[in-house]
Amino acid sequence: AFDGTWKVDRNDNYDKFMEKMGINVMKRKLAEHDNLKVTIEQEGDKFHIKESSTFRTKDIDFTLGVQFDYTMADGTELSGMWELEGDTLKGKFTRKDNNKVLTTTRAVVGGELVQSYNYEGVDAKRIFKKQ
Ligand code: MYR
Repeated sequence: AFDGTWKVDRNDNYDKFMEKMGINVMKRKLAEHDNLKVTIEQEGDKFHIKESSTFRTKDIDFTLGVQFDYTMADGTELSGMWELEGDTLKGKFTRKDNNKVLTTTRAVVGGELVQSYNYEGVDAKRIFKKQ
């Protein structure tokens, strides 16, 4: 269901979310228009992700339920895992610098990939269209 190349179409409250994450206004302005593209390949419980944006390209491999490290575009390091609940991917990641938790979900809704984010009580969404 998640397989394919997904290009960000719109954001919801992403600026406020990034602000809560401690990202400065200059970087937030750039990140709002990062042209993020995520290619997802799932094989059983293994996922291969290719992330590409104006900031970088990056390959990520993870297995459901297995902890891995991820570095955000601004250098912030996270550690956590994805799990599948029904048709929804649920991620729980901890920032290595302050031990605070970022939760995120991915679900395909009406043909769009909806990724939600929560950090310290602030929710945001990024909505992707299939290419
Ligand atoms: C992936 O599945 O794409 C790799 C692992 C993603 C980890 C969680 C994503 C959090 C990214 C937060 C970016 C927000 C910028 C403030």
